[in-house]
Amino acid sequence: MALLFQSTFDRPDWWADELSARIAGLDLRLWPEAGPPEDIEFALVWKPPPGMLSQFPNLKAIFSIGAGVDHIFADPELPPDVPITRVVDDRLTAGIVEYVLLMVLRAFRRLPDYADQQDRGEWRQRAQRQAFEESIGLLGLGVLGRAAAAQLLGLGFNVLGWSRTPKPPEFLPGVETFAGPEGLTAMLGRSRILVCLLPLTAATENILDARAFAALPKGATVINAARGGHVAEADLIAALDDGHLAGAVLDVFRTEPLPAGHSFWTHPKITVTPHVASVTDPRSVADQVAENIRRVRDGRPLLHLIDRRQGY
Ligand code: NDP
Ligand code: OXD
Repeated sequence: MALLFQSTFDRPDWWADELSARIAGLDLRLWPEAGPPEDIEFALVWKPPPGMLSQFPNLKAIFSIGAGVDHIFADPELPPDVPITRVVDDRLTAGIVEYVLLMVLRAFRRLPDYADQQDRGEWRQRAQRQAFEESIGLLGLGVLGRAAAAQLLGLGFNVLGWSRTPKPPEFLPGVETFAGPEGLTAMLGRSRILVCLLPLTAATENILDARAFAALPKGATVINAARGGHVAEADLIAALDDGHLAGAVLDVFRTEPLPAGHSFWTHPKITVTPHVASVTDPRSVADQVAENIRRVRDGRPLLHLIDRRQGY
């Protein structure tokens, strides 16, 4: 069996070391040096070029190097019946939680305002709410949304969360949950800080649009650590420029790297980070790749299999 590694971002040598330590006799091929296409049984990928995966007639599983799989579904020639798995990993989750806490606290404690004051040499103590007076809305209550919710609750915030399917009260004690389009509007109306941790699918693309921004309270901050395709870019700029939104923190973009000259780079109310909210660490994630290879061989169910119908 051969495992093909392809990534526009991750270091193949790190992955080769970690995988070789776990899979005896590993035959690892590094894209584009795949060798004979019929050799490839497994593909470990990040943003595969369109048409790449359909070249391998014996492909048995596609492993996403990240938690998201939208980069795989972007391939119009994606083989229809090959199972796709994603990363679920404590270290990846910890990274997202750190990022969410950092950016929520930054907005809550008004650091952008104090940075502006410092630029002007202005000493002014602004009104500060208490955490229990601040409502944080989470779009997505999956692995990452739930972990962020738990830590935000621990800081005393009022935490709201939205998902596709309704959740029972015991799902996330202390979090008020919402579902469906009506639930979305209701939650947005109360979210002074909104954090997007949704997968990018046909149903969630452009979900952060003019309507969503208008539904947020005046002065709200939007934090997007999910995918650039969630944001209707012109609508975001308009909502910032007309003063309805106080700020936006963006880690992900429709085109990455964010192109030089893009207005997000220089907008005074936008904070840009280069898709670093969390990064897959092969030292922990190689275990689940190796285990899934064993599971395919043994005919057992795969870990972290995604639902192709839902797209996540
Ligand atoms: P999960 O699959 O565990 O959770 C997804 C959540 O989104 C679920 O609660 C799901 O609802 C909800 N959801 C999906 N579709 C809809 C919809 N149409 N309407 C409302 N809710 C919806 O994903 P993770 O938490 O593991 O990851 C989320 C995303 O975070 C990834 O897909 C990836 O794009 C992004 N990410 C970004 C990183 C970065 O560095 N910036 C790092 C890692 C991930 P339900 O519970 O009903 O299924
Ligand atoms: C992921 C990501 O999906 O890094 O894991 O964005």
